Parts: sequence; structure tokens; C-alpha cells
Amino acid sequence: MKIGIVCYPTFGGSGVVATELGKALAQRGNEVHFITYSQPIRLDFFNENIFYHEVNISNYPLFEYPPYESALAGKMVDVVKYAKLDILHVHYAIPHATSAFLAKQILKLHGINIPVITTLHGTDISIVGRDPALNPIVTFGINNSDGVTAVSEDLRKDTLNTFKITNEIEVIYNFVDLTRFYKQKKDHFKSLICPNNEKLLVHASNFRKVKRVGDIIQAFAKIRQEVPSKLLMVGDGEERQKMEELCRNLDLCEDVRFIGKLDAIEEVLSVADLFLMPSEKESFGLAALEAMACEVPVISSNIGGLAELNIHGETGFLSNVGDIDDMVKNAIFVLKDENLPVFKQNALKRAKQFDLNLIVPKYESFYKSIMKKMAK
Ligand code: GMT
Repeated sequence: MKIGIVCYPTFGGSGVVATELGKALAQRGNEVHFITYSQPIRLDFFNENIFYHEVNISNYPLFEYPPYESALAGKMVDVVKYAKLDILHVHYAIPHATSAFLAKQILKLHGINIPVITTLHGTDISIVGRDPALNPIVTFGINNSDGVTAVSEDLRKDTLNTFKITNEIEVIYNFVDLTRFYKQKKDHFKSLICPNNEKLLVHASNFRKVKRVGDIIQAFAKIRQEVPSKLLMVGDGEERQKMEELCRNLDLCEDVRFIGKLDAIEEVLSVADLFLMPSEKESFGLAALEAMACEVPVISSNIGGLAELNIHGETGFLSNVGDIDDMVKNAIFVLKDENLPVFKQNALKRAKQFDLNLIVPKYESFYKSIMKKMAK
């Protein structure tokens, strides 16, 4: 198949899923065309089946806001037409689903009826799409896609409860590449971070408010009183400065390190003992899945799709959003030497259920079913 993939090219989860999906589809013999405003972050190699098309926006002085949606739609028309794509798969509803609709209408004038698939990722529904100005746009984009998927059952339900949806939404869970995310032997690295054999706690995100990074710092201050431990904070974003100040105020600087954005996150996860995800909203929690694949149990909130991934009492624990004391209690339990190996094995076992080799064929089948339906 010739597949066009539209996504945000940054460190955000939707872009990561879209890029990994494209890579896996290419590996399986499909021709994949990425259409984005810059090179996707995890697309840093050559593959004969992968093509990249940059969306260029003219910056005429008249524009306070350059017309990205139009430029994207124009690029979609161009790539569908000249690369002869079979299907267009857009990730994140805003504005990708509506740009795809526009491209589809233009292509119809050229005698091409391109199937458009929209995958909902989370904040497009739970935060950004809830803006009254964007609600009709998201509703329109979803209802006018030829196929719609959501990355968890919770996100599917949330979408149906929030918008007037007339289309079906299929759940296809996020996935992990187990050939990249596995526990690597990095003893030297571990002894550098934890010279006295402390336990290592890790968080990775884009440090947006919705991630409640402050809860992690507060929880760590208490965990460390009971369990000798270190905390590694991976990623960067609007909350980072405030979090560094919080660490200084709580006198934690010796034990907390902010290491910024890191592409090779699997190296850190390979030496971690616990992953923390206290988010206020989380449609799935891809970073938690990647941690679990590296045998790292997860302490998370019980929000969104997290309960569909993290099994309470088996692969970690779930707490109410903001219930720091519960998270502390659970973390201390998991970190006990007699419990940790069991939680680690359970985390890996659970992650294997989200193996890329199981999930990517579901997307291929979904594409084929939509194409078949449209051919009738
Ligand atoms: O929250 C983020 O890290 C970014 C956001 C995105 O759309 O880029 O992530 C969402 O999509 C991920 C991939 O499907 C999910 O794993 C995240 O749970 C989801 N984030 C939220 O719902 C807050």
C-alpha cells in the first residue's frame, strides 16, 4: 500500500506513535509518505520505502497567523496526486482532520477519492478540542473521516460523550517496539547515577501542566525518606523551571537530575526501577508502556486510558489524581526488594501485549476494510 501519514513531528506522543507506525509499515513493505512541517523526531535514518514531504508556509507580512491548514491541505493534494497514495492517515484531529477533508474535496475534482483515516490521540479531544471555538471543527473532522481510531477505550468513550459523533470509532491501542525498548545491560550507567545502589525513579514527558510534574517531586521527597533513591527527570517544557525551583526549595538537588530531552530514552529506562506518571489527563500513556517494556513498573494516576495499560497491583499501582500520599505508599511497596522483581516481570509481560507486531497489522486491516467499503 502507499500510505500518507500526517502528524506533529515533535516529541509529543501522537507524533511518536505516527512516526513509529510509519516506520513499521515501511518495514512491512508499504510505501510511506510523511507530510509534516519538519522532519519527525524519530525519523533520522534512510529507508527506501520512506519519503518525507515538508509543508512550507508562505509568510506574507499580511499574515499574523500563517495559514498552516491550507498549506497542509495543499501539500496533501500534491502528494496524494503525484505519489499516487492509496490512503491518507492523519494523527491528531486538529487541524489535520479538517485539512484532510479539504484535500479530499479538491482531489475529488481530479477524479481521486482518497480514503482519510483520523487517529485521535488525547489532548485533541480532552483539552484542545473542548475549546468551544474548536468543538465544531473537531466534530466535523471526525464525522467526515472515512475511518476513525482512538488509542484507548476511554478516549473513544470520552469522544462520544463530548462531541456529536455520527461516525464509528475503532480502538487500536498504542504499541511498543520491543527490539528497541528492552532492558539493556547498562550497569556502568546505573552505578554513575546511583553510586550507593540507590533505587532509580524516572519520569519522562513534555513537562506540560497536565503532567502534574510537581506531584512527582513532592512524592519523591517523601519516598526518599524511606527508600534511598534518585530521580531522573527526562524531557523539557513549560513547567521545568518551576520544578527545578521546587527541588531547590525542598533541598532535593543532590538526588534529582533534570537531563532534558533525550531520544535514547530506552538507555535510561534500562536502569530504572520505577516510572512515575501522575498526569491529570492521559488517553493512553505511551511513555509508561515504553518503561514497562524495559521492565519498569509504573506508579500512575487512574485517569483516562491508564487503567487499560497499568494493572493495579500487578504492573504497578494507580491512584486518584493528586493523591500524592497514596502514590508514595504504593511506590515504597513496589520498591521493596522482595516485591520489585515480580512487578518488573509483570510490567514486561503486560508490555508484550502491546507489541508493535501485534498492533501494526490491526492498522493495515483497518486501512483495507475502509478501502473495501469505499470501493463498493
Ligand atoms: O501528552 C502528550 O505527551 C502529548 C500528546 C500528543 O498528542 O502528542 O499525547 C497523547 O497521545 C499519546 C499517544 O497516543 C498518548 O500516549 C498520551 O496519553 C496522550 N496524552 C494525553 O492524553 C494527555
